[in-house]
Amino acid sequence: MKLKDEKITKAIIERYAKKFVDNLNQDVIIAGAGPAGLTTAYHLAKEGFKVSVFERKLSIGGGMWGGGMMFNEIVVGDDGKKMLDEFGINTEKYDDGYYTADSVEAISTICSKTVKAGVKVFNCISVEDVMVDKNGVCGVAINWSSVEIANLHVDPLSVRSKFVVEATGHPLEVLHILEKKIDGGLFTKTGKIMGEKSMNAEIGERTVVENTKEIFNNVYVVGMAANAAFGTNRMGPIFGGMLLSGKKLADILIDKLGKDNLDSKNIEGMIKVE
Ligand code: 48H
Repeated sequence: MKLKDEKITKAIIERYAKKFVDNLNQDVIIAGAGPAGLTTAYHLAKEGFKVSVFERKLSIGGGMWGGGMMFNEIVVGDDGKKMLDEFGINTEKYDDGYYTADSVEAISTICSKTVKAGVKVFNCISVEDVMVDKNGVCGVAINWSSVEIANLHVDPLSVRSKFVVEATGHPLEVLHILEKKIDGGLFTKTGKIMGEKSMNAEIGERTVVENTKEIFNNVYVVGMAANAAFGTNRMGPIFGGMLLSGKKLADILIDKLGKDNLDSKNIEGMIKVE
């Protein structure tokens, strides 16, 4: 059979356009495809919710590929091991309460299971702003990462969702946008981003789960971003907390999506909507 080059082009553009158009109105949009965002997406999609993940980079998986300092092994505790078991990832006991896993096996499996669960992953796209209405955040503004990197003056497109998840890890990109554009209204002690504290695995692993919660109307923070937002410690290359944080957020959102989610807090004056 003779292959027609233009048919290949047409197939790619039509299929991508359909995928994009079919996913303009989501239950949940997740900014950042690291282990925390992907775990949230996976558990939501398994329950049948419409979820998109936007990832700036070409490949998804965030910071898990490199283990610790590029030694491609990760460590998890007892609860983290259960999360890896659920994904079918092999672990090896190192000592009581310490398990290791090959980081490449771990994150490639999470990526694969997430996509196969029905999550729409859009790589090479950055979240550059949020979309707002009188109830709070109601979606994101996105652009090609290449536009962002080349600093081209090109306006974004927008995608609507009931909830937006800040899963961009250490840089907290969505929250920095929100902090700039609303007047001191984040749900932290100071109303502002509190900033990540130095390394302490014990504290960091505990607080990353505690800090997984709503941080502005319809915006939830997960993974490393949660500790950076609420001012607690980083934890180094122990990844159980990322997965537990993702699972906790999925449970919160599953509960919310089952209810009327218009019970937003009073945010009058923080957001300017004509
Ligand atoms: C689209 C974006 C944008 C944007 C960034 O860094 P991640 O792996 O984040 P987590 O929270 O899933 O996992 C954190 C973990 O990898 C880690 O760094 C740990 C445990 N550190 C401990 C320590 O002590 O250092 O993934 C975030 C993803 C990345 O892939 C970014 O490219 C992406 O988000 N991203 N995607 N739009 N504006 N900003």
